[in-house]
Amino acid sequence: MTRVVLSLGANLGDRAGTLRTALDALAEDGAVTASGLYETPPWGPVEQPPYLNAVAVLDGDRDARGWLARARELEQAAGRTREVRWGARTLDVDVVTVTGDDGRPVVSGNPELTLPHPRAHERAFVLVPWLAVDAAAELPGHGPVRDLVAVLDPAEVAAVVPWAPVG
Ligand code: A4P
Ligand code: MG
Repeated sequence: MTRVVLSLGANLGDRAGTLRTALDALAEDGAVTASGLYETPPWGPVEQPPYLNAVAVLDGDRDARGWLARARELEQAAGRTREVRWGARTLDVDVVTVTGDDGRPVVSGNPELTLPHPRAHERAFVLVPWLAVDAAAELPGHGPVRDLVAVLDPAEVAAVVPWAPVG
């Protein structure tokens, strides 16, 4: 049994529907604690529409590679299209951390699966939803998520806004 933290993002098509479908599908793997959906400005060098982001925490029978495979399955089920690195996509699922039964985090520098995710510590769109579902969350190698959020640019944190459908 492992515990995985997944970051989900969508900025094309029916963003909320895509995220909800992916979160529902994850329930097949184990009991999911999912954050709400947050609207977030696009991060990175590519100009693109705003994202909806969410974080899911769950326990399941997979190892780290198994969780990456599951993430790719969910992306494919959402009909993921992406031509540009960091560019717009129907669904991106990143593996943030994997923790073993013994409480030890999986640490890997493999470019196919780098753990913990190498950019999670600086991304408000990952840390804010994660903190919302687990106030005691820790990012291995970086410390409590609460502390990481505290040192981010306040404007970036404030820009991660709980999303509510219009109407
Ligand atoms: N890979 C390595 N480690 C991991 C990991 N821990 N989890 C490899 C998932 N994948 C991992 O990923 C590229 C390669 O990373 C894969 O081959 C995988 O084996 P990808 O998903 O195919 O490509 P990508 O998503 O375009 O690149 P990358 O580097 O994952 O981009 P990011 O860092 O995910 O950035 N702004 C907002 N507001 N919200 C977002 O969700 N997302 C991105 C994508 C950019 N800006 C964003 C958001
Ligand atoms: Mg990705």
